[in-house]
Amino acid sequence: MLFSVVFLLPVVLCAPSPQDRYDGHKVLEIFGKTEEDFRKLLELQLQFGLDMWKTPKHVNDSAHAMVAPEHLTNVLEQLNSLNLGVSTLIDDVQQLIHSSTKDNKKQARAIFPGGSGHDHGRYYRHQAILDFMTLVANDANKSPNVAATLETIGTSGQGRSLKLIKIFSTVNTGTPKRKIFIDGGIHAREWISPASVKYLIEQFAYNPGNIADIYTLLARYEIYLIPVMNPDGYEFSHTNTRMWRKNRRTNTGSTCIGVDLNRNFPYQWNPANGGSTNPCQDTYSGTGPASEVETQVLVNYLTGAGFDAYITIHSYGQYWLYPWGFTTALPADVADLHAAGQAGVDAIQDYGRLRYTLGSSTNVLYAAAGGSDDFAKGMAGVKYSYTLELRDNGRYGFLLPESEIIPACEELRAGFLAFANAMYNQQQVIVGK
Ligand code: 0X9
Ligand code: ZN
Repeated sequence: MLFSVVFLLPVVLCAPSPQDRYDGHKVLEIFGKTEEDFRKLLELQLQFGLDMWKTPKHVNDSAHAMVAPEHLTNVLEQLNSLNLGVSTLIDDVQQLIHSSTKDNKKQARAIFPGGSGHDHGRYYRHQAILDFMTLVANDANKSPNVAATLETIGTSGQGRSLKLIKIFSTVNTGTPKRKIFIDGGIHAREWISPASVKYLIEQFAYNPGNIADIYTLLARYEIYLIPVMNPDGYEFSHTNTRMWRKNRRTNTGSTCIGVDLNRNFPYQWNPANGGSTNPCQDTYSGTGPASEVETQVLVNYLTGAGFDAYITIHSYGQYWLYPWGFTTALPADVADLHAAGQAGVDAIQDYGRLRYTLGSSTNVLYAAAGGSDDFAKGMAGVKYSYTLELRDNGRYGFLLPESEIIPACEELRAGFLAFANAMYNQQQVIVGK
């Protein structure tokens, strides 16, 4: 008996855990009219374990909530008795998970002539993203006078490397280059985020479309990019639970796993402000400020590094957000942040007609303390700090189909380049004063 236990246990432990399935799970859009409506909605969330894909910001705003099939009748009954308007955004999450990565089998691949040869029209696992970065760094066929170097700036809780690529011009202009930092993948399930940072790496390193603004960008700035800041969560969302958000840390005293890295940053850290002290919640803030190794790595890297801009890519909702996320108050230099962000959202609209909402996180989205953007501005001294929430508005939410990767990335490129231009012009005025 002991023999079989000793020999079978490793087999059991090594067996891959089954993928969570979402058959019959629906995403509902719920419309409330009063504060009271939203308080009741919060109760329903706790009662039925609803996964809030979108939290309502103000009365007359809507919530997006994923409901498991076993709770559907009860939830609908309760919503009905509360007189809340409901419509179905996603009829079957599992079907969409299947089709969102299978819908472009016949589609032309997104490989750019004169580029790396990598197909950007798909979502990739973490190792494939790292391999792409290595390829770019080693490729001699990049744009003239453009170089790229790799740096492992730390290691995730489960030992995955947090790899950064720096893309820069080798031309010595006599003036020191300014610096922009871009990260993705802080939240595991927001797959468009790592995909879009990967796309930007391709664009900056090869400039396959010969875009003049990219040459201008690299003449002014060094760009530092990390596509996946939360690789453990990202991998888990591929292998087990598609809707995973947090990292994968084991929480002492709880069977629930993970901390929301975007509630864990040390500036104004406060679980009571849009986070949670409950390890079972998706917005668990951790045991204290920067309790997570992934947070610490970013904190250490940004602190004292002299970045001009910090941009963190998330999804979804189409927002261009600036601090603060912990208070309705605005930074003293909000006019500068707003104007540079305005250039970004205007360029996105010009490019593909899509509207992004621009404003401070607390004022246009919701209050949530401990975000990386607030840390970058409040503690690391980065003036232009933003969170970008990419496509879409809820039609697919986190399950943005692969066929929308390139359109989402192209408008991001347009927005980012216009933003960087506007920021540079502001900086010239400041210097010239
Ligand atoms: O809630 C978040 O962490 C972000 N939205 S998401 O849907 N991607 O989870 C928004 C963060 C905005 N910034 C701060 N609250 N500091
Ligand atoms: Zn996010």
